[in-house]
Amino acid sequence: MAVTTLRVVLGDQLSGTLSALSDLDPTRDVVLMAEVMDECTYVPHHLKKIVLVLSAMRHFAHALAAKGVRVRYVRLDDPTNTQTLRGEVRRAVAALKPHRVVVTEPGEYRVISDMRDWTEDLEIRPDIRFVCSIADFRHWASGRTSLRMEFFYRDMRRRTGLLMTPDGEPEGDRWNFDAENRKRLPPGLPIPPVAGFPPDGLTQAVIDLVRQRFTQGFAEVDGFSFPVTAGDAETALADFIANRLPGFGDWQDAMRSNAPTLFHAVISPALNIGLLDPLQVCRSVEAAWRRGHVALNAAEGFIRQIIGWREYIRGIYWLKMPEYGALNALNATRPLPEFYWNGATKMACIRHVVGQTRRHAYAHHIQRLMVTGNFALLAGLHPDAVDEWYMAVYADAYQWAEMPNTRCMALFADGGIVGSKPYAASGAYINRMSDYCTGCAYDVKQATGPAACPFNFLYWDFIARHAERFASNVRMAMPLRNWQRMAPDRRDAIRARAAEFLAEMDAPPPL
Ligand code: DLZ
Ligand code: SF4
Repeated sequence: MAVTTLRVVLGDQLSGTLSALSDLDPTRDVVLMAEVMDECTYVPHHLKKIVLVLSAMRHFAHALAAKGVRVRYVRLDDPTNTQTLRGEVRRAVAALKPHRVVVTEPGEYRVISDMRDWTEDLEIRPDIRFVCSIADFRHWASGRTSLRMEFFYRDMRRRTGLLMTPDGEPEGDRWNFDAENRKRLPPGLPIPPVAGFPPDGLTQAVIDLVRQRFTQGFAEVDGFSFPVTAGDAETALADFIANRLPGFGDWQDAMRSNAPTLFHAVISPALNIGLLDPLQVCRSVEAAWRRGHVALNAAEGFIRQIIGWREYIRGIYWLKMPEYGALNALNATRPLPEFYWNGATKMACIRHVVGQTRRHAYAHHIQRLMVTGNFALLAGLHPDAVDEWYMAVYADAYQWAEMPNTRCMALFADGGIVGSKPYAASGAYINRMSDYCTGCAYDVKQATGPAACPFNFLYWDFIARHAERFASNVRMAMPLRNWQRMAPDRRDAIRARAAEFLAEMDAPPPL
C-alpha cells in the first residue's frame, strides 16, 4: 500500500502528543525512528544517557506497533544503517516514496540546520509539548530591555492558572517563596530514596549493545535504573510527590556527600525525552498542595523550575541562537582540567559531584551551578569546553536546556542576559550548603597558602581580573569594594596562590 506520510520521531520526542503524530493514519502512514552513531557521538555522552535514549526509543516503537502503527525502526547495529538522521530519512524516502515527510522541531540548533537538507518539502511542526511556543516567547521578549525570568514566570502562572486564586492573584499572596528554600540540611535527616526501574529485556539488550560499541564513553553503565516508558515515568513522578516533594522546598539548595539526589525529583531525564508532560507534572504537584500534602514553598519552588525556568531558558536559546553558542563575555580561555572527567582532585566538593555524575549521569541544580559551574567561572574555563562537558555527562542534557544554563547562568558568558550578575561564590557558600568541606584536604577558612580552599583565592582572583568590567554593575559593588579594601600584601598573596594553582592545574605534574 502507498505510504501517505512518513513521520520522523527523534530520540527526545517520545510523546504520544507529539505534533508530528497528531494526524497519524495508521493504515497509510509510517513512523521512522533511527538509532544512529552520529547522535550517539556528537559529544562523548555518558553511557547511561545513550542507554536511556535508545531503550526509551525501542519501548516507544513497541507501544506504537502495539497500537497497529507501522514503524520503520533502524537499530544501531543494522548493517544498512547510514548512521546519520539525514541518511536514514533519505533511505526511508527512497524505499517508501511517501507523499510527504513530517517531523517536529528538534531541541538543538545543530539538528534544525541539518533538517533543512533532509529532503524536499519537509514539514517541520512546532513542538507543542512546551507551555510557551518559540513564537510566543519571541513576542514576550520583543521590545523588552530586560529578559529576566521572574516576569516571564508570572505570565506563565497567569496563563496556566497554576497556583492562582480565582481572582487571578498568586496563592499565598506572593509569586516566589525562594527565601524559604535555602535551608541547611539538618545532620542525620533521613533522605527518601529515588524509585529505580531495573532493566527489562529490551533495556538489557541496549545495555549489551552500548557496552559492546562504546568503550570510550564517560563513566558507568552498571546500575542503570531510569524510567524508559511513560508508565514508569508516571510512577517515578508519583514517588517524588509522595516522598520527596514535601522536603523539596526547604532543602532545594542543600548538598550532602552520601545523598546525591536529596529531595529532588530526578524526573528531568524522562521529561526531556517526552515521557512526561510538563504541564501535567505541574498540575499533579499543585494538586498535592491543594490537598494539603505539601507546603506552598515546595509546590511553588518546583512549579517555577518547570513553567518558569525550563520554559524560559528554552525561549532564550531559540531567541539567541546561533550567536548565543559563541558568546564569551569574560574572555575565558582555559582548557577543561582532566578532573572534570576523572574526578582526580583534592577538592572534595568537585570530587563528589564528578564522582556521582560518573555513577548516575545526574547532579542537582546547585551542584551543577555552584560546584562545577562556579569553579569553571572562577578559573576562567572556556565556555565551549564547559558546554561540551555538561552536554556529555548529564542524562537530561539537550542543548536547548544545557546551553543557557551553562554558558550564561553559570559562566556569565552572555554578559548579563539571563542573570544580572555572575553566580560567583567562595568556599563559604559550599561550606554552608554541604558537608563536603569536612572531608576536604583544603581548609575552607583560608584564602592564602598551600592549604587554602581554591574557591577562596580563585573567587578573589576572579573579582580582581574583572574589576573593570564589574565596576559598572551595582550588584558587584560589594565584593569589589571588599577586594579593594583588602591589605595590598594579602591581595598579592591571594593572586600569587591563584596563579600558582592555575599553572599547576594547566600542566599537572606527571603521576
Ligand atoms: C541523544 C540521542 C542519542 C544518544 N541517540 C539518538 C539516536 O540514535 N536517534 C535519535 O533520533 N536521537 C538520538 N538522540 C536524541 C537526539 O540527539 C536529539 O533528538 C537531538 O539532539 C535534538 O534534540
Ligand atoms: Fe570545596 Fe573548598 Fe570545601 Fe574543599 S574546602 S570541599 S575545595 S569548598
